[in-house]
Order: sequence, then structure tokens, then C-alpha cells
Amino acid sequence: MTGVSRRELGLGLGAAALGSTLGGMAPAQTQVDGTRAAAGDLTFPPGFLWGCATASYQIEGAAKEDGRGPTVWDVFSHTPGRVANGATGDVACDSYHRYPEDIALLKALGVKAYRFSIAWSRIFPEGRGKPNQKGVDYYNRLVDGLLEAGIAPHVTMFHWDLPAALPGGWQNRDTAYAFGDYAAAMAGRLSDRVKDFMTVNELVCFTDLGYLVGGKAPGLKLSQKEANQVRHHGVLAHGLGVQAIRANAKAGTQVGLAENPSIYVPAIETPEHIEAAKKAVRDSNAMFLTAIMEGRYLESYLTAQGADAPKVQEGDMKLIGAPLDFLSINVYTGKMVRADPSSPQGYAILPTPREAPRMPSKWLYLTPEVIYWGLRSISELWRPKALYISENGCSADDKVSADGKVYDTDRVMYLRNYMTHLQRAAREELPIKGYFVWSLMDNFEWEDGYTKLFGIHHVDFKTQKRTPKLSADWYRELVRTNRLV
Ligand code: PNW
Repeated sequence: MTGVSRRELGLGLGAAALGSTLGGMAPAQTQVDGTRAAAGDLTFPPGFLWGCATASYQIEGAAKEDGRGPTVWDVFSHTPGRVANGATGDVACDSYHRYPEDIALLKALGVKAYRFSIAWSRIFPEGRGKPNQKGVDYYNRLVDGLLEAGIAPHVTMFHWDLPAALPGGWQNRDTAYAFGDYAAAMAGRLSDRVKDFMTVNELVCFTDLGYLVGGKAPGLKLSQKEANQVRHHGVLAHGLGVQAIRANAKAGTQVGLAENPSIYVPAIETPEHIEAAKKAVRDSNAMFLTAIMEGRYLESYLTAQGADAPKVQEGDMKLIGAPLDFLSINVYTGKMVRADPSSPQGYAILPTPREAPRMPSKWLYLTPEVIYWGLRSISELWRPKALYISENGCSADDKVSADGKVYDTDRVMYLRNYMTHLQRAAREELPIKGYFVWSLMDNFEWEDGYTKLFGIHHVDFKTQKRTPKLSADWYRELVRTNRLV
């Protein structure tokens, strides 16, 4: 089909797919290797980018090595009562020393991309000032090692490990400028080899959860007004980061962010429910993604916040709304929405029943359709040039078997189901370019410490031995064949 995509013609499911995948009309054919194709042969587009993701504080360890400065997560995890079992990221997966092993794991999986984050405080131990060359050297070694293995580094500049020395943290507008300077420094040093940068990871987690709810570092419970200002500094940091990366990186560098927007699934797939879910996405993300994609705060957000609305300086919204080369979303869970003409906003967000199926993390309700609806709502609302799933995965009830292997059938089920909806998005020609599993290996799961593990590789935290779980074997096969069977 030329020019117009199948989606635009309203033929999301092509006739062939309808006949085979849904109708079950076409006879399945047994392939020479014994698998059955045709019906439900869920192939991904050629060149679809498969990867794995991690983050600095969750895997690196070496908390005091080579001049790394303390972060808000060091302080938080060392405060009694904050993290399950008093766990910290002091050692974690020791990837600061064992990164060659991690690269070998990626290579064995066959993935062509690795998403990791830079620890700001390894580069600027106090958040700003003179760069620490030993910290820079570490990321140079990591990037070079990945490239040698044929794996593209996708770099997140900030995944929550804020240098503790920055006064006031994200309450202070200056922190956003310090972030811009740090992003400039790293883009300048890495963009000869790194093509894809994400500014920040998951705004709600380092703003609201850190400063309003208090479950994440720095663990504050401020007023809504103060929290709204923190949110504004978060999106401003992203905008300053985009500007800094563009000004300091080589031409052709791709800039975006990794955001976890609230995503809604239409309860029933009819035009009115689909529209309702889309509107819910735009409204619910007004303080973060909607502001970034539209360069303004929605009137409904400002009105609802009233006197608590953030103080915005001239030029802020233009920075925040700077055009991006791609948008990445972290997708785990979502809620259903139905159209509700009787409500002022025109929809109702349906509560998730408490006993609905979920994974061990208490917030991780199974909603595989969020991948498709997240990508579709965002595409229709804002037409991003390219989309990635920068994280998707789950904690699972992992047990090491007698043969030393983790048979995580629950995680395989989770991934297989979510990816069916990823394939639908690709099949309908949404601009989805790649997918990163969270996570390459078991790691420090924030306030849950090491009690909830998301890895497709098991890590024995006593010996640091990494072992592929069943889910890693499953993912390797998906990467190899580029299709779900
Ligand atoms: C993400 N929720 O966090 C983070 O980017 C990762 O660092 C983290 O390890 C991973 O997901 C698993 O938790 C989230 O409550 C934390 O919906 C909480 C939520 C979603 C994502």
C-alpha cells in the first residue's frame, strides 16, 4: 500500500489478518520445524529493535567508588524503614565491575539494543561543577563494549538517582538547570557513539512519589502546591535536557524521554469508548506528557489546581514542548475507561477490582492491552515521529529449581500476552520501532528492595552469578524469529 497506511483507511486489521488471526478461517500449516504458522503467525516488521533495559542505581553498586557522590537513593535506602529489609543499592548487581558479563548476556540473547542510565553523581559528584573523569571513563568503557558486541546503547540521562548535594532537590528550580548542564556534558562526550538519548525516566515517580506520596526518595509528603512546582521543575528539566543534548550532540542524534503515562483501555472497542479512553489519556497526563507534547498545561489542569497551580516563567512552556525525535513509554499496567455522557469530562475511569489478576508487585495488575492502547492513543493524540516501549516486564514468583534454573512460566505468560498487543500495534502500522524488556536481570527494585525481582536473568546476589530464566530463553527465540508463535 502506498502513501496512506492501512490504519488511516480504517482497515487496522487487514482482511488477511481478520481471516486468519481472528476468524480462524485459514487452515494452520505445519512448518518444517514443527511449528504451526499461518493462523496467528504474529510476525514483527523487519528491523524491529529488540532490547533490554536497566538503570544505574538498580544495578551498578560501587556506591563509593571512583569518586561517585551520594544520591537521594543512597540516603533514602540507608534510612531505616524506607526500603524492604533495609536493602540498599550499595552493591546491587555490581555491574560497575561486571558490565562485560552483562554485555555477554545481551549478546547471547541476540538483542541489538541496551537501555541503561548514567549515574549523574559519577559524573558530577555534587550535581554540578567539574566533571569526574573516572565516572566518564566507566560509561566510555560500557559504550565501547556494547558497540563491539554489535549492541546499540540507548542512554537515559536521569533515572531517579539525583545527586544528594543539590540543595532542595527537585523543589529547587536550579536543579533543572544543573540537569541541563550535566546532559550537555554527557551528550558532548558520548554522541560520537551513542545515537539515542532519553532525558528523564518516569516523571511521576521522581516527582509525586518522591515529594507528595513519599514512597520513593527523597520520601517527602509536601503539599499539593509544592508538589505541583516539583512537577514543573521535572518537565522543565526534560526541556532543558532536550535543548542541551541538541546543542552538544553530533548531528543526527535522536532525543526523547522515557515516560510512564497513565494509560486507559476502552472497556469495549467501539468509537465512543475509544474516544473516551483517548481523552482520559490526555487529561490524566496534563502535568507531564500532555504538557511535553503540547507545550502547554491544559486549562482543565490549571483550573482544577486553582491557587496550587505551578509558577511558570516566560519561555518555560516552549522549552518543555520542544519537538522530540521519538517518544518512549514504559508500560506495565492501566485501567479501563467507558464513555459516560452524563459526566462533565464525558468518561468514567473504572476502578480495578482488588482481586483482579496481578503479578507480585502489588500495583502490577495484568492489562496486556495497555501496550496497544497506549501506543494508539498517543499516536492519535500527538503524532510522534517514532515510538518505543522503553520498559515492559514484571515481577514474578521466581523459585530456583533443583537444576539451578528459574522456570518463570508466569513471566513468560505475561510477556507473551503483552507482546501480542505490541504486535497488533506494529501490524496496524503505528510508528512503533522497538521494545525493551524490563529488566535484563534481577536488581534493586526501589522501595521493594530485592523482594520483587523483574529480571529475565536470575542473579544470585551472594555470588553475583547470572543465569538465564525460562523467560530469557523465550525472549531469545522471539528475537531470533522476530515473531510470536
Ligand atoms: C519503573 N507503578 O517503575 C521504573 O522505571 C523501573 O526503574 C522499575 O524497576 C520498574 O518500573 C518496575 O517497577 C515503576 O506503580 C514503578 O505503576 C511503579 C509503577 C510503574 C513503574
